[in-house]
Amino acid sequence: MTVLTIATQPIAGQKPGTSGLRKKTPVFMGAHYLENFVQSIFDAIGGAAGKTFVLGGDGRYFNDRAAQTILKMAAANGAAKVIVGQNAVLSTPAASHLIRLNKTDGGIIMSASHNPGGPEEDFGVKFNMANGGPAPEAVTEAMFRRTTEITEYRISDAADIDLGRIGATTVDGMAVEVVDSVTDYAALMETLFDFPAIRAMFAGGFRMRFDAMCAVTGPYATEILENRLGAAKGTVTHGTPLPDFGGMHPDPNPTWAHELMAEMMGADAPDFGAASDGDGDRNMVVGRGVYVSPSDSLAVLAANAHLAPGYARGLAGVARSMPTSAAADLVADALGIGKYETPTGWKFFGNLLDAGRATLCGEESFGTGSDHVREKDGLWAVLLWLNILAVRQQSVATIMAEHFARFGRNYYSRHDFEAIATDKADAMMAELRASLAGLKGQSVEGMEIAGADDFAYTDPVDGSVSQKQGVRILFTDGSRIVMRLSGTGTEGATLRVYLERYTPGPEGLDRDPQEALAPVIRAAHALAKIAAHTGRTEPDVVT
Ligand code: VG1
Ligand code: CO
Repeated sequence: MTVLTIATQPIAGQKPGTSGLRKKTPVFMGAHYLENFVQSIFDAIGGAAGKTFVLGGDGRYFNDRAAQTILKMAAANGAAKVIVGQNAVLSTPAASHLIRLNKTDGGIIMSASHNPGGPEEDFGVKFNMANGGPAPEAVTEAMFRRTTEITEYRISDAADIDLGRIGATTVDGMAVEVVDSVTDYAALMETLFDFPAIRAMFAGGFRMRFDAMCAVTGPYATEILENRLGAAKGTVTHGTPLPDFGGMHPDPNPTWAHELMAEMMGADAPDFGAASDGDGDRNMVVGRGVYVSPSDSLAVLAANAHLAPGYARGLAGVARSMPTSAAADLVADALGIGKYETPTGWKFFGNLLDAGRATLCGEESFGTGSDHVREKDGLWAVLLWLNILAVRQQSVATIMAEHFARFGRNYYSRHDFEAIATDKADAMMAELRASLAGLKGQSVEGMEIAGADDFAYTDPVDGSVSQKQGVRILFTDGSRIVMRLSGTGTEGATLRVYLERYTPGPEGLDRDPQEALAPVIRAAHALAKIAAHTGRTEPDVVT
């Protein structure tokens, strides 16, 4: 077996977005594409020599082939060892946990997360650091720079490794340890939550539906919910991971998880429903007849986390991405703990978690997590909800109603306009940005604009600055519009419009969010001239 040095050339567009590099699968399968990016990762982190990494992915199409290539490149770059999930499958939070548990130098995760998978759909690769969290911007920028100057990569010509068999092996002198994908993650969950209490709740007839959407969480959810917690067999649906997710769009929101929504809103609905995304870091939570928006879920979890053993000491602080509603801030204020507002993307939570400033983090995009790993964690959020339900012995609807009565309600919605021509979306955002300075004091839809800016973030731990993280328009009544373009899509541009309006109560706490937000929605369309720029009047996805 020998190490081959292959001559290559830079390939345009290998710039990591909100969460790693995502492209259409055929692009990733193109000559040198994956190899150039993986070599650039190794180069950007100071080489792989002597290092230990974790490797796994969400099992989508090309996951198996990409894993073999990455292992052979790690070996050729002198890595000491790679810990791989069986069949190269690991959920994103499980990969983060393995990086931390084994004190490795980082890990490579193969996933395009909530994007569809298959030969014509999406694939992705991202690098996580030794803390288990996504590489920060300085590192992803170094990777991108490297892709623009790369001239060669190194790869072993060894035969493929059998990743189906758990145990130790080697490739070209590098140790490879194939581990069960679920065991260590499930053990971590047992340390955080009151499994006996949740087990007793299921034994008492509590019914649940978990939709794994034919993605990576199937085996994790089946082991934890059905085998360890005693939920009825069949609680987990779409529980077998498939390379194309069975044609499903593994994005747990009311639009794409419509089967779960229909069941939870129907007659004889279970007590609790949840869904997760392609790589298992997202969660949607639904009670019988009641949908819980992710921003509200973060707030409820923050207010009740102390009911779970892993958080009984209380929380150091709560962090949310800027577009996420301020519902969690109200809880942080009531608890007298820190609150943080970061740009979109989990990589911005890493420093706050490492520094012990934040314990819980969340995004409006169905992401919730804590300092137990350095990624958002879908199943973790579901288990925390179950722990809270087991202790409070109330329905999800009652818990939500009590929460709103205590804190008021931040009506919230995100409207996505997908596959807009990139030049049109860019022109719209440019015009909107140019108008911001003059917006203060203007009145729109009967609401006065208190201020408008382009969100910039200074990391309180390392002082790094991230500019242009989304346009904010704030109104004097506390309502808010945020607009930004997606950094995870692979086709054209996706405009995300985030809408928020606060109602203190006690009246008006159970309105339909779209109706409560109607003036804010109209204001967003008027201020950004969405129809004039894009031709769109209605969003493609409403969450
Ligand atoms: C989206 C979400 C963001 C999330 C990111 C990765 O990014 O808005 O909150 O962190 O996806 O999630 P964007 O740039 O498209 O808005 V995942 O589950 O796809 O890793
Ligand atoms: Co994901």
